[in-house]
Amino acid sequence: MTTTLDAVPTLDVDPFSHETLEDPLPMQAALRDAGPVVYLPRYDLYAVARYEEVRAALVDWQRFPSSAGVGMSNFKHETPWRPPSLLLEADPPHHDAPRAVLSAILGPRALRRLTDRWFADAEDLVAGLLDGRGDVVELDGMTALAEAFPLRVFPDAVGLPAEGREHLLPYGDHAFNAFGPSNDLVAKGAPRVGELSAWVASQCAREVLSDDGFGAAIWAASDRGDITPAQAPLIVRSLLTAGVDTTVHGLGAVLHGLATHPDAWATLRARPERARVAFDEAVRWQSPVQTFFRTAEGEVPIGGTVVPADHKILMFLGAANRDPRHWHDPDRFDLDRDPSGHVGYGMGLHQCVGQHVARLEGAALLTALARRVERIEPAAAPTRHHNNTMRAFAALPLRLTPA
Ligand code: HEM
Ligand code: OVM
Repeated sequence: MTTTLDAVPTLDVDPFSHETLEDPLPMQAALRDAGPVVYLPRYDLYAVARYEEVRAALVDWQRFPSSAGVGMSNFKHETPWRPPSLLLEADPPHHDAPRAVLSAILGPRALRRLTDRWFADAEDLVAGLLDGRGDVVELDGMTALAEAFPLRVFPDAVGLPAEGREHLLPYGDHAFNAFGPSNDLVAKGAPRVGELSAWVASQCAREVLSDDGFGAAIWAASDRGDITPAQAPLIVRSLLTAGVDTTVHGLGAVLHGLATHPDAWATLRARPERARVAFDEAVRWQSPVQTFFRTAEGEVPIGGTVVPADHKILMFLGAANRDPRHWHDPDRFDLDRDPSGHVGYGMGLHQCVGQHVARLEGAALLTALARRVERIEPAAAPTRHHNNTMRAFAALPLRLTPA
């Protein structure tokens, strides 16, 4: 049998321009409609934006490995901006031990001891915003809720000291920008990279971390020989890099979805146990992590074409999560759909190891809001924060009516 290769459609788009980052949806539709695989001449790379091909690329770690980096930069030819992640930027067999260690520490069983505290913390945060403030409360949902809640619970859970926590969001913002091309967003972060990286590295030391958090659990795994002592600090670094901005913008996404879809808010108020599904649907709908890259190991056939050896392929998770070939009415934030199978956390070997942490944060905050708030409405149009990888908000003006 011979295989006929289709000509690869070419699209002159820039996924990392400010115009696209402000509203990526038209470009994503154009990419999906152009074909299963599209060549982007601006960056000399291949792109997939349909659900089927994005999923296929994500699960094929043998032919689309991660150790040459999951950003635009090819680590075989360029020096990474920091030592590569032992999880995200590693392939089997090196990936296996760090992954097994983090899976156990961040898994549903391990998180049970945090559940009551995080639900109580969410109640306390929401009460503090509402109590004694009158019949309606206007606030910025990003600073008051989406940032405030993760910053209240996650650094404590890792075991970080109080000092310096303001470095977490800027560091994560830069790390997610660094997956893209070295454009103005990367340049904007460059002056602080040294200072932020030094702070993050200092926080990964055993002596700095409390003895009851995720960080201490990683060090304990090195005592048992599950990982080496040299690996421990870099695995702690993964939590500090990937664990904050992601949930901030995931929470921003779900608040935006609920404020703009009164039927969804009514459903959540009546059925607060739907909080987890609501958060997952928001991760599908907004896809806080929009893109990741892989690198072709040899010539790799996909979608009727061949990605040349050592070339980068850009996977549009956000576009796959709104592909009408897979989802009914994909642009609608809908609590009655089953969002499972979305690729907002990735898929396969590298699928987000922190997703149970993210869901627990979402469940805690939404449950508290559903109990204490009767109406949640936009007070003004949200504004976007531009990042090469994240779909993010700068501000989310909300009007809350206490229950
Ligand atoms: C991996 C998204 C929250 C830690 C990933 C990947 C995605 C993702 C798409 C797959 C990367 C790939 O395939 O190359 C998200 C989203 C989150 C979130 C949307 C929130 C809504 C978190 C949190 C943590 C975390 C809270 C830490 C507690 C990680 C780590 C990896 C990862 C360490 C690498 C896993 C591996 O390579 O095996 N995340 N994430 N993430 N995430 Fe998350
Ligand atoms: C890491 C990591 C994992 C997922 C996302 C990410 C900055 C980083 O292991 O450092 O984004």
